[in-house]
Amino acid sequence: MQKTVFITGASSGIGKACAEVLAKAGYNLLLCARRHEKLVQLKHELSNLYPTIHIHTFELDVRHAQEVQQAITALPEEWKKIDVLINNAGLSQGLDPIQTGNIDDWDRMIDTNIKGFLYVSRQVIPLMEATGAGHIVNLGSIAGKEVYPNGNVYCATKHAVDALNKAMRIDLLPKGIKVTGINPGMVETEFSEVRFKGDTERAAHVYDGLTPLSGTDIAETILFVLSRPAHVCINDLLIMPTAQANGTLVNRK
Ligand code: NDP
Ligand code: 8X3
Repeated sequence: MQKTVFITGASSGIGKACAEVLAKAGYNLLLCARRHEKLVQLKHELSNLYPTIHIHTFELDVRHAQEVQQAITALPEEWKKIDVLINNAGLSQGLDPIQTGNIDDWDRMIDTNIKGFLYVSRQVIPLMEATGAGHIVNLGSIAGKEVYPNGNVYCATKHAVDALNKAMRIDLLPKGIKVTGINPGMVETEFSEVRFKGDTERAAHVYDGLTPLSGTDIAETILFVLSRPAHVCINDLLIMPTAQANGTLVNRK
C-alpha cells in the first residue's frame, strides 16, 4: 500500500528535495509551507513525473498554534493517515554576537524551529497513534550538537530539537512510532540567503572553496532511514560535507 509522508517546509531546499525523492519512491505527499504557490508548482511537476502518487498541498505558517491545529484538523480524512512526518520547516536569522543580537530574529527562530516544530508534532502524533505506527524525522543540525561563534540562538533552537528528538523517542516508545534525528552540516539551499536576509552575495560565500551537501543528499539519506525494516530505527544521524569536520572547521581550496 502507498505510504503518505507529511513534509513541513516543502517549498525549497531539503523539504523540496524530500518531496522529489520520496515521490520517486512512490510516497503520497502532504506538503505545507508559507509560499503556497511554490508548492502548487512542485505538485504540478511531480504529478506529471509520477502520475500514480497523490499530492495534497496547503499553506501553513507553523508559528501559529491555532492555525496549525485548524489546518491539520481540516485535512480531508484520507490525508489524516500519515505514515511519516518530516519536521523540516526551519530557519536561521542573522549571525551576530548575543550582546548585539536582534530580538525579532531570536523570536522568529524560536517560534519556527522550536514552537512550530512542537505545534505540528502535537497535531500529527495522535493521528499516528490511532494507526499504531509511524515514523517522525526531525531536522536538527550540526548546530544542535555544537555551538559555533555567533550561532547562539540558532544553535540553541537546534539543541532543543535534539532534546525533543530524544524526548519523543521516550514518550512514543510504547506507541510503535519511530523517531529519527537528521543532523546535517552545510547544505546549499535557501538557508544562507534567509539567514542573511536576501544578501545573496554573502550567502554564496558561505560555500566558497568547498562542495557543500545538497538537499538531495539529505533526502536520499532520509529515504534510506525510512526504508529500514520495521524492527530497525536509526535514532540519530550526523551528515557532513567531506570538506567539513565540525561546526567551525572546513577545508576550503
Ligand atoms: P530553506 O530556506 O531552503 O527551506 C526552509 C523551508 O522551511 C522552506 O520551505 C520554508 O518555506 C519553510 N519555512 C520556514 N519558516 C516557516 C514557517 N514559519 N512555516 C512554514 N514553513 C516555514 O532551508 P533548508 O532546506 O536548508 O532548511 C530546512 C531545515 O534544515 C531547517 O530546519 C534548517 O534549520 C535545517 N538545516 C539546514 C542546514 C543547511 O545548511 N541548509 C543544515 C542543517 C539543518 P516558506 O518560506 O515557503 O514558508
Ligand atoms: C545549518 C548548518 O552550520 O549553518 O544548520 O549551523 S550551520
